[in-house]
Amino acid sequence: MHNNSPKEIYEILKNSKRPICCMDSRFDFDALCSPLALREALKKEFDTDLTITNIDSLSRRTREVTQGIFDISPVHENTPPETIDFSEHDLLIVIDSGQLSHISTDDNFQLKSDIKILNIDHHESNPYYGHYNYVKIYGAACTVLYELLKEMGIKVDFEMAKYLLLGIITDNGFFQYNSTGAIDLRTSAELMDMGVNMYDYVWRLTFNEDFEDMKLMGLVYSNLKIDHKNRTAYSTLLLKDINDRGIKLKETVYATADLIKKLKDVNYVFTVEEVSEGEDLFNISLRSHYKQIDVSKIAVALGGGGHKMASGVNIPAKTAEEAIAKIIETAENLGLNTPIPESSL
Ligand SMILES: [Mn+2]
Repeated sequence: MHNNSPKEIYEILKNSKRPICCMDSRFDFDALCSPLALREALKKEFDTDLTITNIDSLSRRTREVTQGIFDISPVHENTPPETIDFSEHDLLIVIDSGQLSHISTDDNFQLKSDIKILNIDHHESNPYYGHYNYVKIYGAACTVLYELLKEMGIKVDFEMAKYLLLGIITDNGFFQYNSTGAIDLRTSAELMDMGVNMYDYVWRLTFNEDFEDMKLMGLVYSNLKIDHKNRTAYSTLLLKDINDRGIKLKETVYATADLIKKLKDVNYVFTVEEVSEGEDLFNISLRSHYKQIDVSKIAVALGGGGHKMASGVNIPAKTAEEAIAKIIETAENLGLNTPIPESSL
């Protein structure tokens, strides 16, 4: 479990003629922007064309936020890794994925290729799955990439800076997350010094709430249940309810658990989302209410991963109730359902 030196990574990138990056299947702006920034860097430094693939199509929201600011057209949409002939490439770059399987929606995804993997990431649970690794526990993969580019002696230009800042501010929850470090702020300041307009991003992201998201909020709040005894709260999102309310999930941007994490008097919250009809699988998103409560422990115990304040796991279960019981039982076994002592708050 160690990082390669920036010098080593520079040589690997320099020697790669046909690199490919499969974006994390759980799309966010960090997952989008980090490969796009790296693509610019490789183009400028080595005249190499980094192929970027995304498992499905980019949402209207993604286009709206980025429109007129930077170009997202280099992303090859609707290209799941299962459909890629990796023999046409000589390096697989994975950025912003805590596990390699995240490039697929299949949790058991196995890469059927001996292509060399470069893993650049910021997740604490990252097991250094690459042949080459650069993992730093920062607030965003874009922060890690900025440092790596600088350390490799590649000058970050305005085009790259525009990508990087959007990844950083979104993955840091506008700098309100526990994962936000001075380095995220310093990096952001340096990117702003290059002329990137942060408020423009903030405005586009926050004064741009979609009706679909408001409908989703309605569902999340109306299904919210609080379990005082176990100091948790949760909301269930069944496909039937989503369809009944006419919510176009693909057009929403909210990580649903974020909508309820500020509820007081609970240690942690979670949402239980039915993955697909009849699959008996639920996607659980966990959020901690207190920095002392590490919800990644719950996720890891059940085969998932993530951060202390935000983590996730897919749970096979016949019903949402069964998945909920599994989460609460796991949290109880980990001692996460007892009140935080006043003295440690
Ligand atoms: Mn990220």
